Amino acid sequence: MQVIKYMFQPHGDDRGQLVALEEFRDIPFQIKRVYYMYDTVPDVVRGHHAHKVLEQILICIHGSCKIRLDNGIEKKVVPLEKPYEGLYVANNMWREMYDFSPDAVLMVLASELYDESDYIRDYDEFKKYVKENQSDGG
Ligand code: T46
Repeated sequence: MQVIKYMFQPHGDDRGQLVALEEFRDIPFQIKRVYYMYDTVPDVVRGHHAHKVLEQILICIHGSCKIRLDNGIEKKVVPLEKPYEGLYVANNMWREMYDFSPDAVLMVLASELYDESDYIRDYDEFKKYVKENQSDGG
């Protein structure tokens, strides 16, 4: 499984750092939604789902966390520790977010509006969905 991590350009000067993100330039899709999670309770694991269509970029803009990606065949753990790095999470990818530092703020740039019907929340259903899509060449 290929992990796609973007390293954004920080515009640093003697006042500090600034990162700017533009759709189709820094982010490979139109940004239709932004959300973020904070005050995450210790030892909690979020996610446990995949999306049929949604693509996202996850940026831990403060603190740190880990992302477990699972394409139905292979699993990878990606630490997010810098506010200038973004993890691309494609559709058809099971994700879990965990090991949040107490100060973690995980921001997500999303290619679609919120749509509960895009979620696959059952792991067996996810495996089946991936298999079906692979046989279509997807
Ligand atoms: C994902 C990972 C990385 C909304 O009302 N609008 C929204 O845009 C979102 C994302 C959530 N919600 C509501 C739905 C739930 O009542 O917020 C509550 C928590 O959402 P959820 O349990 O889906 O959160 P996570 O952290 O498990 O997953 C989220 C995203 O939902 C998901 O798309 O990929 O972050």
